[in-house]
Amino acid sequence: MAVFEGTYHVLGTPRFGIVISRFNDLITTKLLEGCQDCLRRHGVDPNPHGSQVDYAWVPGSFEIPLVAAQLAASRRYAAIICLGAVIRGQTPHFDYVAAEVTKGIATASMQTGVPIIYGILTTDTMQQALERAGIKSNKGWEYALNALEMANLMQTLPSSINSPTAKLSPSTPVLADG
Ligand code: INI
Repeated sequence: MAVFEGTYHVLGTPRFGIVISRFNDLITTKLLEGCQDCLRRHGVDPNPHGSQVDYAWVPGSFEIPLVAAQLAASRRYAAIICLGAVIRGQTPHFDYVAAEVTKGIATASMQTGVPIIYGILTTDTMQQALERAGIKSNKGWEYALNALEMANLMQTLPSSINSPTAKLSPSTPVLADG
């Protein structure tokens, strides 16, 4: 029998995609900084002009799943990280946006077989979001760690010829030097 468990050890030079919402960018840019710090400290070069991390900016969290799905379908990335902040405020908009981004990310990940990290803060207030984006902790750091773990884990799992990941092999260009 086997136990499959991802580590934070970066094998080769994997590529990552990060999709970031401009809506609530006071929060999302802080999440992005946390994410980049974690990647850098684990040996991944987050330089946008480098070869390991690509960035896609979208207007709001609602638009994240479409772009994440397209990046995942390209099969260039070991994992994709989505960063957004949906803050309740006074309108029912929160519930619609939160539900769609959540469903959309899950669907994109399941359909492509690529790990897509759900880095969407859903809070009642801006203060709560700020606390999770640097004041108390920075969840962006954790989201990057989740991406590293999932990228590593997916490389170790057995795959079926029918699975969405079947076309992925160590020689496909999820590695920046592949
Ligand atoms: N987008 C967010 O990322 N966070 C929010 O809190 C939010 N609210 O509450 O309105 C939000 N709305 C914009 C939405 O994501 C779309 O960009 C917009 O509706 C255009 O499709």
